[in-house]
Amino acid sequence: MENTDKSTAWQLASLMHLHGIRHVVVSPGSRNTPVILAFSRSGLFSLHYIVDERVAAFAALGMAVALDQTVAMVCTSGSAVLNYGPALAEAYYSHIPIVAISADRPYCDIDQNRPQTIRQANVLDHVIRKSVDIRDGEDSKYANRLINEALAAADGHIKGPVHINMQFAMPLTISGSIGSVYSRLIRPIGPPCEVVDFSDCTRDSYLFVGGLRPGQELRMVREYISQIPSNFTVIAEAQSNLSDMSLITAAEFEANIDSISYPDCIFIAGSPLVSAKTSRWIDDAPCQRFYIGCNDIVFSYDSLRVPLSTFLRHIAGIKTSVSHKCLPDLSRTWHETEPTPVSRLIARLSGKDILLHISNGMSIREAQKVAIARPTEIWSNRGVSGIDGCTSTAIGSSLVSEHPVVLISGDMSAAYDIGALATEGVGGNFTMIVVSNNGGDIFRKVATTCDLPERERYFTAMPKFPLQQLAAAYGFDYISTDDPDSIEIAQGQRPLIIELTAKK
Ligand SMILES: Cc1ncc(C[n+]2csc(CCOP(=O)(O)OP(=O)(O)O)c2C)c(N)n1
Repeated sequence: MENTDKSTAWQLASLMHLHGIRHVVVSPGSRNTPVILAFSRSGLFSLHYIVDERVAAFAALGMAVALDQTVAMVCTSGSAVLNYGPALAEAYYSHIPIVAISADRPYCDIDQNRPQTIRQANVLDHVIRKSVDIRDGEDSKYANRLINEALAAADGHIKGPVHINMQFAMPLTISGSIGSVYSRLIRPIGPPCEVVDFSDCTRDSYLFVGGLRPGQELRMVREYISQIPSNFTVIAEAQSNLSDMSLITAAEFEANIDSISYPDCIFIAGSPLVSAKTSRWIDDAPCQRFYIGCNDIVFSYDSLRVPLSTFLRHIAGIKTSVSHKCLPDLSRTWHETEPTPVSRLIARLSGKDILLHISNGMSIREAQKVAIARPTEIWSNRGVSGIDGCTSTAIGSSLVSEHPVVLISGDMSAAYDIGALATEGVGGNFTMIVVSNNGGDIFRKVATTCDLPERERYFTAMPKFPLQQLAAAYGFDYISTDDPDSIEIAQGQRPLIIELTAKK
């Protein structure tokens, strides 16, 4: 078949496939035509078409989470690539492998009053692990090396997003077929992280776990965490996918924190904890603290730069006679946490074979009250993107997941990311539950804003959000209820929006 004669585009397609990439989110443009043609005519990938690059990037992130695989996305030249920024920042801090491909003009056109040109190369450098810039007609061995470097960095021992900027000169359309291109897989091999001496792990210890994504590493973590010695007490937040293995829920820990004594040692893993109070408690701890996980950032705690599963596997084998001494304090001063409609809803969904996405705001805080049972898996963008992209991420997961995907979202978060509903191909495996509580309820709860006279006008206030009409316009079924105990997820062909209102 005829194809682009841009050899670098074809090399990119071939190498992405060799690196195990199977899904690409495509946003339209003319400068990226060679790449789109190489991807679609190679027959090597499932392509997902999303016009808005901000939505496209979060959807790619959601796919990578659901598949436990690197996902790529491609956009045209100009500011399009900047719209990848929020999702790349999230992926950087949550260690999700995604490949951002931006098409560019040749450099002689940059800053020359040409349309849709910006200085694209390295433009995302603060939120990616590796950036490469490839010229049109680049020497094939050099292009091969650069593309390999970027793809290997996405899926290396520290996973994360990378940026491949591809310059293309005119003509951009099909101009003949291409013969074989030079594409050879290069992967760094060797020990993934530092070798660490774990022999010091016999002291009375707490292990706090923030967000961990579903997948192979999580399966190993779950296996080994059930075997760790009794000197370890696990406090796992809901988005860790370990809350069913936690001694108490993260919310119970927080509610009782003033009466909990410090252990000899604290370990922390996963993305940042939701509980600000628990984080402060850890910050103030007089004992030694370690962050566990592959990272190249120096935290204010000591770091054990190994995957959490490696650490747990090692300590699982350590024999100790120390057993935990702090928790007996709790039985004397125990504070229960009150269920709310959202935590009841999450408890109701817990144990179902679903991938549960939870938006920021109060929803992820309410989730901390529930020990979420398997096989439910959970994801929340807890890196840096806040209320941005929660719906796009969940919809991205639903496009590739074999399981039903359920999103619980605040109404302001849902309104913010409304463009996600325009995504093609969202099916009956997607249910979005919007907690309709008249805007950013979190600002009615947190000390910084709860007593401000400006609160309702400048903090909580909802943007326009005619949810029922939007659902109809975008082809979603719609149900409104004030009873979380009556909620059932989508059963039919069409995606479903459930508006959960406050009891009258
Ligand atoms: C991109 C971004 N902008 C602003 C914020 C600040 N912020 C935190 S929570 C929140 C409101 C969330 O409201 P909603 O989604 O309705 O959830 P609720 O608080 O009602 O549970 C905002 C604006 C953020 N987290 N992310």
